[in-house]
Amino acid sequence: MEGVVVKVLAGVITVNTPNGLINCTVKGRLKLDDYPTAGDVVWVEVIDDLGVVTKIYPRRNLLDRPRIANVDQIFIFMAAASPEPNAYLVDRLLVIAEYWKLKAIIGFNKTDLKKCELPEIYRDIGYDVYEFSLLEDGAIDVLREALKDKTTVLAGPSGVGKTTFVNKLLGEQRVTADVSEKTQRGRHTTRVVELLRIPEGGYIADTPGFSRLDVLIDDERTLWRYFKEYQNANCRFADCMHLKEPGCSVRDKIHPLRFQSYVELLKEIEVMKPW
Ligand SMILES: Nc1nc2c(ncn2[C@@H]2O[C@H](COP(=O)(O)OP(=O)(O)OP(=O)(O)O)[C@@H](O)[C@H]2O)c(=O)[nH]1
Ligand SMILES: [Mg+2]
Ligand SMILES: [Zn+2]
Repeated sequence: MEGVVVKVLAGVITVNTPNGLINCTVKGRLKLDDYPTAGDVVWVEVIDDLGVVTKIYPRRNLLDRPRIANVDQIFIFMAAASPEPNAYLVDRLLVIAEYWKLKAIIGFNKTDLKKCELPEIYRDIGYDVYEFSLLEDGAIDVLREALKDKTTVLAGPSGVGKTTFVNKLLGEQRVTADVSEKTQRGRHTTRVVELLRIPEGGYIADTPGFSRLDVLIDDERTLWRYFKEYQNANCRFADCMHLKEPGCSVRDKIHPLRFQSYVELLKEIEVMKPW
C-alpha cells in the first residue's frame, strides 16, 4: 500500500499508511539506489507483520537541512514581540522558499503583547501574512485552512511559539517529545526530522535548520531573483545587481528594510565563499 514517510531514525522508517503508522525496513536492492527520507511517498508491503518499503515514488523536491521531500510550503513563524521580529531572518527564509519554488506564508504570533509594522511590508509584496495570538481561542482556525492537505515546514527563531502552535494544531501536548528532542541535541549535532500529521489532513515539521544560504546560491549576482519585488521589475541593465548602479529603476521599488536584508545577504554569501 501507499504511504508517506514521517520519520527515519536508526534504520527504522515510519510510514503513515491507510492502516496507520507502520515501522518499516527497506528492501535490500532499494537500499543501494536510494534511501527513504521524511516526506517520501513510498510503497509498503507488509510481510509477516513486518513493513518493507519496496519503492520510492519520484520526489517533487528534496530539501536538505532539514532533509524533507515533497514540501509544499514554508511557514515563516515570528512573534510581534518577545522576541522582537527579525526582518533579516524573514527575508533570508523567503529567499530559501523562493529558491525551492515553495509557497511561503508568514505568521506573527503574540499580537496580545504588541502589534508590529512588518506584516504590512510583506503583504504589500504579495505574501500571505497572518497575525494572531495563540493565547486567544480560535486564533489559528484560518491557519488550519492554510495548512490543510499540505506538507509544511515550520521555521522561525526560538521562543516565538512554534511548539505551542503545533500543539494547538494537533490537539495534543508534545511536551515529552520536546524534552527528548532536546536531549538528542546534546548528543548529536542534528535533530531528527519528524512530520506530524495534521488532523484535517497534511503534515507539519517543527524542525530547526535552514542555516546556510551559500550552499544554495553560489553566485551572489543571482540573489535578487529570489526577491519577489525584483522578479517583476524590469531593470534596463542586463548585469545589474540593483545596488548603487546609476539609472537602476528597480532599486527604488524595494522597501528599505528589504533592501538592507538584500545587502546583508549578499555579504553573507560572499563571506562563505571558499575562494
Ligand atoms: N504572550 C504570548 N506568549 C506566547 C504566545 N504563544 C506562545 N507564547 C509563549 O512563548 C513561549 C515560547 O513558546 P514555544 O512554543 O516554546 O516557542 P518555540 O518557537 O517552540 O521555541 P523553540 O522550541 O525554542 O524554538 C512560551 O512560554 C509560550 O507560552 C502568545 O500568543 N502570546
Ligand atoms: Mg519549540
Ligand atoms: Zn538594476
